[in-house]
Amino acid sequence: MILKFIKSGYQKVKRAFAKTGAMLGNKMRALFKGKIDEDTLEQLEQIFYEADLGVQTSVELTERVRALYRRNPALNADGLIAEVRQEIGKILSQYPPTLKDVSKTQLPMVILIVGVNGNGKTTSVAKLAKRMQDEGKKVLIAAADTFRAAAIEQLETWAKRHDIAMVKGVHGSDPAAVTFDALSAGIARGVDVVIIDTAGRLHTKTDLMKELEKIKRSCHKVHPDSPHETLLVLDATTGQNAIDQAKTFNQFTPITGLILTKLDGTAKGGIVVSIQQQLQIPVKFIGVGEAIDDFEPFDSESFVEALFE
Ligand SMILES: Nc1nc2c(ncn2[C@@H]2O[C@H](COP(=O)(O)OP(=O)(O)O)[C@@H](O)[C@H]2O)c(=O)[nH]1
Ligand SMILES: [Mg+2]
Repeated sequence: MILKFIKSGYQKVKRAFAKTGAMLGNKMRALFKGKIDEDTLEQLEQIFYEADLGVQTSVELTERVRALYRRNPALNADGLIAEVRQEIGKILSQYPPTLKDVSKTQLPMVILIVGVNGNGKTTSVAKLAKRMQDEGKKVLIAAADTFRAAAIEQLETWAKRHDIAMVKGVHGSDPAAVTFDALSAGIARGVDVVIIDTAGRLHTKTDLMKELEKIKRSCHKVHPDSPHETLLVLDATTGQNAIDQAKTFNQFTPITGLILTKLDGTAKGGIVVSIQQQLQIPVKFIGVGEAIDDFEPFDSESFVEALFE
């Protein structure tokens, strides 16, 4: 297990958490060094809160530690930390992080990628496509962010570099039409997976959210069960704002999973916990850098290990 951890991208997560010395384990150990009392417990709640665990989780976790300490005042820092670690692990392992198994349904599997501008959608499409291609799957990506010419070029650069098949529309064309073409091509070419990049939309703009509905209708038309997954890309460095984004997107279009990017750039890893707990949507992948391989399936065990190093 340790070997798996060292090999995986979680090393990068760990480094990010270490950068600002904000790992929960270290902070808790420092706090519990002296006498443990009401004051310490209040500070503990603050530590949880600062790690972006959110109000509800911070309060609940502190309450657990308080109760445990009352029952067992002889408990040392390690005992209390172990309790918190176990609780966080429990929250994180509640939702299965794997993609839907479509082996029994008609291929291709269709994955729609949505989210706010700059969160890392286009990069994640390329990373996911490369990953699935490396697993031996036949992958097609669709450049359905026709809003900015640069977005099509950006995806095309990745596609050429890694030999990934791509369908694109012209700048300004209807993203639902590009989606239709991509799925039709995917079926004709017998691909296993179609991954669709979309334009960044503000979750507060109703018309843009309606456009997403139209893209989904295009999917249904060509392939009635699709999209099989709608993955919302969230930027981990935006903290609790990411939760608001997820709530609104989920209202308009049910989200089946999250891709949490830029975990290499934040010390507030607790956002993963509060997102899953508040939204009950699994984090399926994490982004840990700008390179094509800086992308990992979410693994709660490795994540908790990084958080409590
Ligand atoms: N450090 C880091 N940067 C990332 C990650 N994912 C994306 N980015 C960067 O975030 C910026 C926006 O990404 P892009 O894919 O264009 O976002 P989009 O507007 O949602 O399509 C780019 O500079 C990416 O290189 C990540 O996991 N870590
Ligand atoms: Mg983009």
